[in-house]
Amino acid sequence: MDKILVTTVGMGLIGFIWWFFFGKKEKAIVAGDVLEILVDGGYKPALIRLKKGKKTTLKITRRDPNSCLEEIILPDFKIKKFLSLNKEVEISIIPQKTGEFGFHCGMNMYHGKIIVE
Ligand SMILES: [Cu+2]
Repeated sequence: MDKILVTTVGMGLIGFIWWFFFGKKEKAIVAGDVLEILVDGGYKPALIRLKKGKKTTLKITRRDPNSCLEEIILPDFKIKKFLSLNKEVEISIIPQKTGEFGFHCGMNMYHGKIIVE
């Protein structure tokens, strides 16, 4: 009986540790041809995976009236766009390099990341 208890507790502990280190990681969204991004208190999703050389159109809609978020900047892609409130803005990108590329609002306060594979 004791053995079963120890095993159960041990398994639970292993599960918890696994969850703690791996389970909480933010899941990246794998973009297809079109990816919708909601801007509301940040970028949703904030982590995007793209394929190198493949064109993806980001459809960005800002629902947050905070003027801080009215601009989106993708420095590595040399893109700077004004996001009108509740209006979809399209940005098409064809990543030429693999790696991680950040994007942020006009004041560099809200961040997101594009991972190109
Ligand atoms: Cu800002």
